[in-house]
Amino acid sequence: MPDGAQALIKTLADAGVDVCFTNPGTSEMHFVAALDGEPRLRAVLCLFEGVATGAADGYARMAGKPAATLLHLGCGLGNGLANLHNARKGKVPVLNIVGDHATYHVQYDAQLQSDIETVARNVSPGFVRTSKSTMALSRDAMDALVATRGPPGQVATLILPADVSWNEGGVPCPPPSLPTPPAADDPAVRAIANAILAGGKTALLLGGAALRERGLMAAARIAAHSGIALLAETFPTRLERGAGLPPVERIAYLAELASVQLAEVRNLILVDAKAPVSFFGYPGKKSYLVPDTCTVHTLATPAQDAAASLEKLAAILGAANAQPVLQPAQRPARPRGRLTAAKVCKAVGHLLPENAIVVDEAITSGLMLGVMTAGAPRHDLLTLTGGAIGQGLPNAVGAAIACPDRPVLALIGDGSAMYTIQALWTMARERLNVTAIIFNNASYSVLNVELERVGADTIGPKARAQLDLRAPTLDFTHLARGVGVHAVRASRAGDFCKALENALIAPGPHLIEALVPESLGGVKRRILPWILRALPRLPPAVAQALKRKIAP
Ligand SMILES: Cc1ncc(C[n+]2csc(CCOP(=O)(O)OP(=O)(O)O)c2C)c(N)n1
Ligand SMILES: [Mg+2]
Repeated sequence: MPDGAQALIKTLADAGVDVCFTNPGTSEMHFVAALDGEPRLRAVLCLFEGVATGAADGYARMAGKPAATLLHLGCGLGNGLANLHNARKGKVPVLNIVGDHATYHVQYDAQLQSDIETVARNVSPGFVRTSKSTMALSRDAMDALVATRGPPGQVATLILPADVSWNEGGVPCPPPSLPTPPAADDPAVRAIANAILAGGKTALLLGGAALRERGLMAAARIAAHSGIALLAETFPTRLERGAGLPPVERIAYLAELASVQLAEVRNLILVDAKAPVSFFGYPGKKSYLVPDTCTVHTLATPAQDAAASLEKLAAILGAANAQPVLQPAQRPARPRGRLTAAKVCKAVGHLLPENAIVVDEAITSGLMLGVMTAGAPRHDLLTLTGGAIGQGLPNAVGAAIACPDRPVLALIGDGSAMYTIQALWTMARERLNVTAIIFNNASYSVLNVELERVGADTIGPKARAQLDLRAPTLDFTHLARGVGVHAVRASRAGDFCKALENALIAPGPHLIEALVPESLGGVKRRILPWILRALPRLPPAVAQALKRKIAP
């Protein structure tokens, strides 16, 4: 008879879970031992829990199904929390298996004893369970797996006491059938169609699953037929874009710019998206960004089928055969001269291979990424769904494992890269086709902008020092080589392009360190708060032109 761990692993593999991102400890040793008995489950060691959880997030975004993580008690789970938070906000399915002390050992409050369920609840509010018996374990795992699929997708946490894992009497559990989310019902679709027909500037705000090809095409048909705008949420989980796909305008990160985008909208139709709010509250500024004169409608909630709902709306409007506006193929020229963040984005647009996966955690250095890659060959874009940095490199690990035949480019700020730099080691060990581009601007640059924006009266050297990454300067080529990843550094656009070409040809991971000035440094940084404050008082056309200039 199998022990609990063996039955659990068979159950997971039967249900199509084929990867587990691990960072184990003593309480997980039976699970680890059982891995060799299940060839269908790939186990990928990560040297920090934030890498394991971020990899599981990236994997699920691309594979469309959950991976498992294996984490060590409350402390291990806690280390992985930030990227589980990003997965939760992105409605991404992730199954955490968190080892715990043997049930009879808990009473002694040993060193690693802690309240795991409380830690888990923050990121997996919909499913936290401590398995109580070996016989029930596989059923518990199946319940957790069902929970991850939602819809909407979510993080589920199964806590696995060591004795539940090691005792004999495990009973594998058959996989459940997959849920099929319903489309919006007829009256709801009709009401929205009527709102569109009534006129007034209308926009579809697309999020979640609506940003995949099928949803985008339906939305673009509606847009072309009814003359409405297409907007996308600020940080998409997975956006399919590039030549041949409908372009969508993302809501800007800066609330003042988002307000410009929304200023004249009278009907905002949510499709698997939330009504836009400011990232943070700022003194004297609005949190809720929908104008008072705008009515918000919901076509599809995250629990509904976004694409099918859009297709229904297109049909009712008579737009099912409308010609959608599609992005033409076009690439920027090869950049030259001294390297800047914008030139890195330009080089990426110039060289992006077919069918790439682009992970964007470039923060201020990625301001031009969207325009520069708009007409590049079609690709998937993964972004910072929950705003918790340290997501990009781990996401790239997961995406590369989910899609071994596709090139992965991860564009990462230097500050962000340092949170989960251990991801590079896993890339090397698993020989993943990831090109990590690190923007070394020696700064938490965006926080310098924020420091000006929050309206702090005096900004002294101690404050500045908290946002400054110089002294010592970070050397990412050394960091990368130290964990087995080939790396080069570039401060000229020509060198950067050559390095990127080489990285895209040679298999395995590569890191390119781009030495760049801050995109929003010097004068730009000082005038930005003034422009942002002035925007609401400017004529709409001027405000829109400025918006496009700052964040195209
Ligand atoms: C987990 C987490 N910790 C801290 C922050 C606050 N934070 C936001 S951006 C940022 C710095 C980003 O620096 P970098 O990646 O170098 O990008 P840059 O601003 O230089 O473009 C920090 C610390 C965060 N968002 N998430
Ligand atoms: Mg930086």
